[in-house]
Amino acid sequence: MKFKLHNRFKSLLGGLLAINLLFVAPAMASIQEQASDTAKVEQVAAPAVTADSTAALADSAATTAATDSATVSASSSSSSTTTPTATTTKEEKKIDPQVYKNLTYYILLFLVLCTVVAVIGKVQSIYVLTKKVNGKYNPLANNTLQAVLLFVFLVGFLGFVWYGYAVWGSWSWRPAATEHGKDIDRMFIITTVIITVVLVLVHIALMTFTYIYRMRAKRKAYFYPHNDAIERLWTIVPAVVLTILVLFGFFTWRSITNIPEELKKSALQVEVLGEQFMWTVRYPGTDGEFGKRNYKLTTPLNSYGIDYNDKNAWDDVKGDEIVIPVNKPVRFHILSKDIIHSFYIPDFRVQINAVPGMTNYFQFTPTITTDEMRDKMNDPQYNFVMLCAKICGESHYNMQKNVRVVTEAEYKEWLSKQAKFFTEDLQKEFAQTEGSEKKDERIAASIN
Ligand SMILES: [Cu+2]
Repeated sequence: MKFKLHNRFKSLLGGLLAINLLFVAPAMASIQEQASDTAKVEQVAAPAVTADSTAALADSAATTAATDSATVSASSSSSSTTTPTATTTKEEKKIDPQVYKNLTYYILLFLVLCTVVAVIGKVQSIYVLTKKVNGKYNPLANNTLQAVLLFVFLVGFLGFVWYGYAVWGSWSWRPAATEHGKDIDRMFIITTVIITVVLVLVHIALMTFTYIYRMRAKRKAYFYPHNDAIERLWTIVPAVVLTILVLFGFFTWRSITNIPEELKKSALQVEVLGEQFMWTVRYPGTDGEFGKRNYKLTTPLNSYGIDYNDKNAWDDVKGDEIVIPVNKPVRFHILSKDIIHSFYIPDFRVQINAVPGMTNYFQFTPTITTDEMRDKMNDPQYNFVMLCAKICGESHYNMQKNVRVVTEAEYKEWLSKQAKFFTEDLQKEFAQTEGSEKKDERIAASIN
């Protein structure tokens, strides 16, 4: 049987190659690490060392051997010429897990996996061909195997879903620390329950049907092209459920954001300005009003762009973190200096975009102080945190601020200790520009 032998030969060769690659891949990766280390050493070491290693490279025929000897010659000669470099090289070599971050390693690993899959495929096809040749081939046996495998998958999948909820569920769940947070949580729970029921039922139907109705000998498929009643059912029921969920979301969001004017004004006002890659927090000071802001006024000293011609700005306070009193409504004014960021406090169920050129608002009432939350979490280090939830650039992860919920008295004490935006340097700068402006006015008046 010429054909069979040919195939066996190929799969044997593939198998050998796969095993070979499995051993070679990590070795190659570590050799490359060493080679890059050697290159570093060569750059520092005397020119003679470089000549040595190039000679060694030229001499040996196999590439692996060449790299090895180069490493040896370079490290040995460098240890004799430049001792400090050699010691640092040795230290670097200790970080072995770096090998697994090597691109070559992953490429080779991928090739190995491809080869293994190809070999399994070949072996399978040889098996089928052998059965065909011997006249023992039953095409339907494979159907039963596939159906059983799908059923096994179903059991594993449902177990995994259960595990996800039972074990990981609590990792992602913390009690909401705001009044409106409870509404959002209720919505989230209802949606999750509906989704889970649908997920489980659909998967059970999918994978038991493939078993029950698998192709068997002397079985004929029932031709069932159309059923209006079923079509109506599976169109209308999801449409109604989704409409209810959307309306539920709409009304919840409206109840959170639709706040009467007087409550908007009576709330504590805090302004947050996002930029790449930091947040700046502004409290309005004793007058309760923010000074005007204009991006055109941004200078190195006045990076917030506050207009100090507006006297409301003079007492504006810069917060080193976000501190708010418990059980008091707070109205956040969310701004951006450059691109879109997102103001996000997960524990408060608060998230809204910071958009350049416009102000977004989020008003809420925190119900749990940081200390109470620490007790609840049984973690004395626990902190609420405000994050940027919009991937906005390479240092996006830097855009965090501590949020502390405290009693009213603690809040007032903290606020009194914070620095003002209108620093002495700024006051001088402001006095100068104001003086020159008045001078300009006087000159203009005299010309006229
Ligand atoms: Cu950001």
